Amino acid sequence: MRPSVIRKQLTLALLKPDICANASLPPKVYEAIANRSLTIVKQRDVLWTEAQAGAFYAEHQGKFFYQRLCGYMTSGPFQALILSGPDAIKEWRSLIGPTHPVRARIHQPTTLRSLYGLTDTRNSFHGSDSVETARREIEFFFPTFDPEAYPTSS
Ligand code: 3AN
Repeated sequence: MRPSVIRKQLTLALLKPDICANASLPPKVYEAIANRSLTIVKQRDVLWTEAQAGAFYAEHQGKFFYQRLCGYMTSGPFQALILSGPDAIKEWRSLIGPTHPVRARIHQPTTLRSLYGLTDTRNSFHGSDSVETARREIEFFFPTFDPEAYPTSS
C-alpha cells in the first residue's frame, strides 16, 4: 500500500514584544506550537526601527491604531518564526485566536491571545492570513530563505 502523503504549508508567526519581555512565556508558546504538530523551521530575534514597522504594517497606515501599533512593535525585541505543518496558516491562526484578547477570552478561552494578550493593540501574536501573505511575510523577515527548497510533503 502507498504511504499517504502529508502536505505541509509554511506560515510566518510573530511573538510580539510583550511575550518576549517575559522569559518564561516563549517556551510555553513553543510547547503549544509543538502540540499542534507545527514545526519551527526558522527563528530570529528582531528589533525594529519605526521605518521597518511602517513597511510591515503599510496596509494599516491611516487607521486609528496605526501609531499605537508601530509604537508597540518598536518597544522591544520580538521573535519571528517560520512554522511548517499541515494547514499551518489556519492552525497557527486558530491557536492564537481572535485579534482582540477580550473577545478571545469570551469566545475562545484556550487560545494564546486569550491567555497572554493584553489589549487590542498589544495582542502578543501575529500570523499570516493567506498563502500569498505568508510568502510575502516570510520573505520580509527571512530574505535568504527559499520556500521552494523546503520539503512540503512527508
Ligand atoms: P491580525 O493580527 O489578527 O491578523 P490585523 O492584521 O487586522 O489582525 O491587525 C494587525 C494588528 O493591528 C493586530 N495584530 C493588532 O495589534 C492591531 N490592531 C488591529 N485592530 C486593532 C484595533 N481595533 N485596535 C487596536 N489595534 C488593532
